[in-house]
Amino acid sequence: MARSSPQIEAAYRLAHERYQSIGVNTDKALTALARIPIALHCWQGDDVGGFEHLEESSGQSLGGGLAVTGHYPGKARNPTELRADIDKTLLLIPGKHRLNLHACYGEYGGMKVDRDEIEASHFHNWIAWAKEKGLGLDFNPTCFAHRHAADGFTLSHADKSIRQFWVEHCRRSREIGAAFGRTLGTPCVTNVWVPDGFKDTPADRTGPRERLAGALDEVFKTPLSQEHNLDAVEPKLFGIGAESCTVGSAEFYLGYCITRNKLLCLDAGHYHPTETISDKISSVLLYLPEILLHVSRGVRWDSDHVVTLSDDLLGIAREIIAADYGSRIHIGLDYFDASINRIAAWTIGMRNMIKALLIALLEPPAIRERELCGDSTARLMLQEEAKSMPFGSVWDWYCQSQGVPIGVAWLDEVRIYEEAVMGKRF
Ligand code: RNT
Ligand code: ZN
Repeated sequence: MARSSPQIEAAYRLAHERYQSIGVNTDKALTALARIPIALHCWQGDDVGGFEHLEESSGQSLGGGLAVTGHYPGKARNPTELRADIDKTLLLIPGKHRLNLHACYGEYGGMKVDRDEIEASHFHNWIAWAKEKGLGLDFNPTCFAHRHAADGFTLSHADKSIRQFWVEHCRRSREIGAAFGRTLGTPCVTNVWVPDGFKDTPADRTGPRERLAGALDEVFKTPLSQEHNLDAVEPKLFGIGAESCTVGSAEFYLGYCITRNKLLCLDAGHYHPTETISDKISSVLLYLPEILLHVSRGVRWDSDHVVTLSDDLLGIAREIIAADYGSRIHIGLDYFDASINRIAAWTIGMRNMIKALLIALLEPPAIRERELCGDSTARLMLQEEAKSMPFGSVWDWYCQSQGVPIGVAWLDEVRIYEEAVMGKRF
């Protein structure tokens, strides 16, 4: 628990006045901020490993065009360790958030349970833990790191029996999502991403896309209450080994979502490097009631670097605030970095996402007003001057009032935990 400091409060009072003078109420901004949940991605905690192979010496390699680099020591080796690491992380982040699970993080008690056999009971411990903490859960089928995904195709596979295997996996994943939603009283966003694609020029691009659309229709055949489960699908430009044609492209899924009323997942790393998802949000929200964001940071490619407080992130946050952030946009993080302490990786990304939302909430209304008047000169001046407003004092105050460490202090807590807990994992 952070100690309260009179300096932090005094700085906040001054910042409050400064913001008031430009028409911004910092107290209101913080109330709004506290209502925006962000889904922490469980897979940063163990390099997208999961727990299917706990009893075996080695699992399937990650595959699916995903790559985690680095060998930082102390990775969680089992669900208990992963939950402990998430507990620690959540103590360093202001606000109430969610946890995003992948299907491969089920607990099977030493039994071999294949992906087409998973059930909510395998997530019993996660549900109990989430309930105790008051956390919502989101979910993802795991359509990679499996013998039936080894040739790079899953739901669009030419072999009907393999396609069916993945349909069953995804179908069960939605049921698990609905069980999460029912038990926890907050809808679970279940997001389907498949790696399917061609390393080299395909002779037929239509067939795989028809098969993917057909398979998804089967996955979503049974209607589930939107109070319990929300279906999302995630496009991608390319992955390693799927450079020439990725079946689930942006156009494929935009059309799919509009015609089937599904949530579109915009991942910040899944487009051409000069494109930003911040420019896509307002367009897709014209045609879709709700969307999911995978906030990530691509460096040259979909490299899944830890989210930093970049212009891209600020652009995303601004669009979230401009839209009806309360209900239409679900925010999740998606990256995996094994080169630094994994709890620090989570904490840096989460704190940055929240900071970016705060900066967007503190933006002076005059920026929009000047634009409406056609005064681009004043708009640019205001946008630039807003950057040196004392948002840091508002952020520190928010951390203090939420009982989490202020400024750099959180790393000391990670170091203590690293020494006492993570350092003992070999
Ligand atoms: C892959 C997608 C997908 C995954 C996670 C682990 O490029 O972004 O969302 O990162 O499912
Ligand atoms: Zn993603």
